[in-house]
Amino acid sequence: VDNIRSLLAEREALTDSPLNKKLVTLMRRKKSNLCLAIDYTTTDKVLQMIELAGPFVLAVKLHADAIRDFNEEFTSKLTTMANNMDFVIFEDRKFADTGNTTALQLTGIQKIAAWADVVTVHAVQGNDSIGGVFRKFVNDPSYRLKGILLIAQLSTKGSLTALNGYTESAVSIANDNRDVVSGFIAQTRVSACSDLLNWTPGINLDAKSDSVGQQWRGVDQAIDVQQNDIVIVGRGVTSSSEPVQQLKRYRQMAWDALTKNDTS
Ligand code: 5IU
Repeated sequence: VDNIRSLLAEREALTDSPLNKKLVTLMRRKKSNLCLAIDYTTTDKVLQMIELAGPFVLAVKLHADAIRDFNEEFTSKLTTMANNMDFVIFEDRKFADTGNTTALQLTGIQKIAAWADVVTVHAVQGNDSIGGVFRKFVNDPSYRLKGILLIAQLSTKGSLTALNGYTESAVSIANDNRDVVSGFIAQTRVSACSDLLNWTPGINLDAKSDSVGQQWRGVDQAIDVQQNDIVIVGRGVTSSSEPVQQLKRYRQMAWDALTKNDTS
């Protein structure tokens, strides 16, 4: 497979996104392109897992609305841990509404813009409801938010993102908003631009699917064949009885796959 990605060392210079500069720097320092998806439902369990995972991961992905006792003490601990352990806080909120509503949700009960470095955004609402709104937050230093990931493809069976033209339209929104869009959530790399990072969920080395639509494949397939940059792993780690062992395993595999032809 031809490697269409630039060397990591070159990517820091390529990008217009401050978030991507940080991500590439962190990736190289920690030798990790692993994002851990922690879908636990209590703040205690989430924080305990972060304590274990911090040294091995580039990013921690959360669903704040799935955490039953979510509160500000939690986000304060979370940001302190992210600063101390050098990882990026990723809230997988999947914004998909009018620009005005998105702005309200970013500053609403969970104050997402105040503690998340990056959030996911659907492409379905179109360019004007994405670029303008997020640019305001990303350019305002009183918020932590630094960039967004556009959902170009879902990992789920039968996802409508596979309909003709959808993924290409998401890429075109990214191209029009390079200062805000840090990359994509995708299955197979969707853009030849190396500075737009491709994050991919749907990774598990020991199972192929759950009973509710998720489709999993291995790390080599995702990084080497499908040319993604960052793997998002959830239950492969979080449902394991030996999470640290699994963190080491996924991290090593993903890093080896990404740097196979890159000694920069
Ligand atoms: N996630 C997906 N697929 C997607 C998108 C998000 O799995 O297309 I967009 C999320 C859901 C979960 C994590 O939080 O990524 C994957 O976790 P598992 O490895 O446990 O399936």
